Amino acid sequence: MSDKNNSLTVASSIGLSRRRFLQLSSYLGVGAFLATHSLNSIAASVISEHVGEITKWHNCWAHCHSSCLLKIVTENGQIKRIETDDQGDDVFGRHQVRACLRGRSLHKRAFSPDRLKYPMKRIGKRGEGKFKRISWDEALDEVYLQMSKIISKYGNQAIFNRIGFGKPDGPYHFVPRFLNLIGGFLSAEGNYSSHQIDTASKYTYGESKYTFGSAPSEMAHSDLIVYFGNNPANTRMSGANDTYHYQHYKKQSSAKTVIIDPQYTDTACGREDLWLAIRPGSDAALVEAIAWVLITEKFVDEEFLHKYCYGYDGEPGDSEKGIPSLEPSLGYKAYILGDGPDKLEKKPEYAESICGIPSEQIYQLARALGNAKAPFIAQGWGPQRHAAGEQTARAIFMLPILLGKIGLPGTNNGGSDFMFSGSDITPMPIGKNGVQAKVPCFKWLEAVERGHEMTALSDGITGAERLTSDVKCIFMYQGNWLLNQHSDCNATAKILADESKLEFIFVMDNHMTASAKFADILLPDITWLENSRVVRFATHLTLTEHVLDPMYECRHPYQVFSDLAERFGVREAFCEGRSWDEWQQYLYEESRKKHPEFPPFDVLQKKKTIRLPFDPEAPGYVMREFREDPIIHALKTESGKIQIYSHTLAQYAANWQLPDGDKITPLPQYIPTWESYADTETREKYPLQLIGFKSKGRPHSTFHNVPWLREVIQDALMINPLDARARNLHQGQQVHVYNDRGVISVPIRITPRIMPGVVGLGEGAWYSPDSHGVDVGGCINTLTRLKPTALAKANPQGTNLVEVSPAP
Ligand SMILES: Nc1nc2c(c(=O)[nH]1)N[C@H]1C(S)=C(S)[C@@H](COP(=O)(O)OP(=O)(O)OC[C@H]3O[C@@H](n4cnc5c(=O)[nH]c(N)nc54)[C@H](O)[C@@H]3O)O[C@H]1N2
Ligand SMILES: Nc1nc2c(c(=O)[nH]1)N[C@H]1C(S)=C(S)[C@@H](COP(=O)(O)OP(=O)(O)OC[C@H]3O[C@@H](n4cnc5c(=O)[nH]c(N)nc54)[C@H](O)[C@@H]3O)O[C@H]1N2
Ligand SMILES: [Mo]
Repeated sequence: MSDKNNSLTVASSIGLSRRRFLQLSSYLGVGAFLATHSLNSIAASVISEHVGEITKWHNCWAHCHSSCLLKIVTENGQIKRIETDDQGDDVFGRHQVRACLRGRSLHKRAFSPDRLKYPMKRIGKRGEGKFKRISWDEALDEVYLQMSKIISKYGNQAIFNRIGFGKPDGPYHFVPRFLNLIGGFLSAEGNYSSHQIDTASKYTYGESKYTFGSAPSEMAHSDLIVYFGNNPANTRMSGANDTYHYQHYKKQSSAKTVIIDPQYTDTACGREDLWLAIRPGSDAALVEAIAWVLITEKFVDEEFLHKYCYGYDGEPGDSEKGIPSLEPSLGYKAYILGDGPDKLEKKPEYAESICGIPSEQIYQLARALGNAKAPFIAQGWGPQRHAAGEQTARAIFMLPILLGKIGLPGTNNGGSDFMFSGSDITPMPIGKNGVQAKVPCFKWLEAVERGHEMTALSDGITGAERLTSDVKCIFMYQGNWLLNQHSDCNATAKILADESKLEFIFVMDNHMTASAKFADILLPDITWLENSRVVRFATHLTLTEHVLDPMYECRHPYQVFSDLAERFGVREAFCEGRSWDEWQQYLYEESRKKHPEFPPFDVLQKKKTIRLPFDPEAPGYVMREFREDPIIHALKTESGKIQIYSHTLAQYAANWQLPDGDKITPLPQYIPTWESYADTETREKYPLQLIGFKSKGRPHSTFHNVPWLREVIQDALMINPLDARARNLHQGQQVHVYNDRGVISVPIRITPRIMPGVVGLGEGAWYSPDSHGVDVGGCINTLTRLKPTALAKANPQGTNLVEVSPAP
């Protein structure tokens, strides 16, 4: 395929017409772009040369985990355009790793006018965005001074750090490494991505690793694929990633596909057999109704449920092994059939009014599942990023469990079907954290306000009974979670602005983001094109070298942290005598010990990018060993079996100090929550459910400041024609979307691809309140809520009620 056609395929996969692509490609030419940017020498090591052009391999480090290959074409020291993988014959298994438009616009990110150019110190009120330029020495001295003060006054626990998802974090462990050398820091339990499902996996399958289920290759052996809120066409796009695998393997099988999602996603997009539009936050009710049909129509695998699971029915227990008994009336079967404490039969007619899916379709889906030989049931992480998200994830796990279709070819455990979820390069060792306590990821802001009150029982603190101090310092590297990606931006901004609470905020980023504006010391990092590292992703291994020399006064973060370590007297321990490049080589050699298929470093150095052996037929179904022998390969649950009823959760429900309305249940049951469809009181004022989703136009907030991407993937609120008509709205109209927490201004896209009663918006747009407090940037988190979920204490950012009206 010629590169132009190749690019067009990618362009069209992100919704770009041929005409628009060609227009944009012409912008890509030397003209306009080069006029604005001069100098920036191009580093050495060249892969090819054509009449004045120099081409070098690089890759995209966007947080979709694809690490697509890029060919950076330069001429006269200027980046002329970015192409992508065009090697080999592009046969599946040896396929090209072609980048989407995000990767191909890396230079637009590097040359953005928002670029941080030199170290800065805040001068105005915190959050006002007023800074003065200072030298690197002044900046690092100030960081040293402020952090030393905080450590001596409050202890290391007052420093909160987590690395954001600017780029995959493995090799960037120098941040916790540095902090650990100076005594440690308060770290986060879980993350914004999957904390609810990780918690659900732990209590169901014993370990959070079971969040990840079978590989997409198993779909080739499946006869029914059911996706709950899973949209790899957006979240795992690009040439090497799951969306490609999903489509490839689906083609090989005769499996029917059912997509359950409030929006008609690009993963469906005519390739599905059935789209079930579900009300956000109600998947657990749907599952219960399916379970009712499976049980009453005798589709459940009773033998599997008794041999491999605990809590379907009554359990005799085993006092020797310390496994308690269970009354049949407390089991899952009784709960579903209406013989449990709530005496409610979970019939499809009951679920229909909750989830909005007609009961006939629920019967049909249940029977299709019951008759499937190898159902492949998977969930993305949209369904769990809700007010009772742990319950939703646990509920979805119940389907393969009831059917006994786990640990067999073509099946999945109900987890995510991500094939590639990380790098295999050994990360830089981080040493030991002197602070044992951890705060649930989403509750760091609460720890700023009332850390000293937070305990294990009331707030999910782990590693210690309680926190000993409030958080006084935020140390944020490559993140925008301080504001933009957290919830309720208006309320969060107020807390951040209070200098009596937070005494010091450190931010190191590439751009002046919403979070960066709240920094006390703001440091300018180099971008990916100015950086180098070894990357392993999926089918390839790359030694990415820098293409641009560091721009402006930006410095390599390893140098910055080494210089900071020097001030604390720990440079030696931090560097161990290695430069950044030497660390890359060292870590690569460490990785080779585990991966003999990796070639020696000098080979990688010469070739730059190497395709790794990848067997497209290799079996990839999860929990195979447990299925083969559940005694030898017992799970790490209370009973060693799949835990349907959890005594631990029953204890938490009894002992934890839960806020009013929060509920933890030992069985995976549907729980109506605040700001869901069940919250009829709030719905009177704010009748629409608002969900966010991963936009093709950005990984989170990164790349938001790339105009090409904003043009191609417009940030518009998806609204159903019925809801638009009821409000007299017309296509493209600018609207206000609001609730008690805030107002955003965005255009609308009227489309039947979102169900009635629900509106959808890509997350990650930049929070920008105007003088009236209206967020004209259109950040969804202006509307999301700070209340965490009951069990994991995680981010419920999909649970929101709003109203929409024309912008005045
Ligand atoms: N409403 C809502 N909110 C959400 C979500 C949602 O679905 N809905 N999703 C959540 C999820 S899953 C996640 S993972 C979080 C993500 O939230 P974050 O982890 O904060 O990720 P980003 O918003 O991409 O911010 C990354 C920052 O790193 C910077 N950066 C990129 N590369 C570099 C670099 O090389 N050096 C430095 N110093 N900085 C760099 C970017 O400029 C950007 O400002 O958001 C969460 N927030
Ligand atoms: N393009 C792009 N790719 C990304 C990212 C990105 O920002 N941009 N971020 C990366 C990161 S950090 C992560 S964590 C992953 C996460 O990826 P996910 O969390 O899986 O992605 P989302 O788009 O938030 O949600 C997936 C789907 O869930 C649907 N959904 C929302 N609520 C519900 C519900 O209650 N029930 C059901 N059935 N469906 C629901 C949404 O409509 C959406 O189609 O993606 C990664 N990939
Ligand atoms: Mo994430």
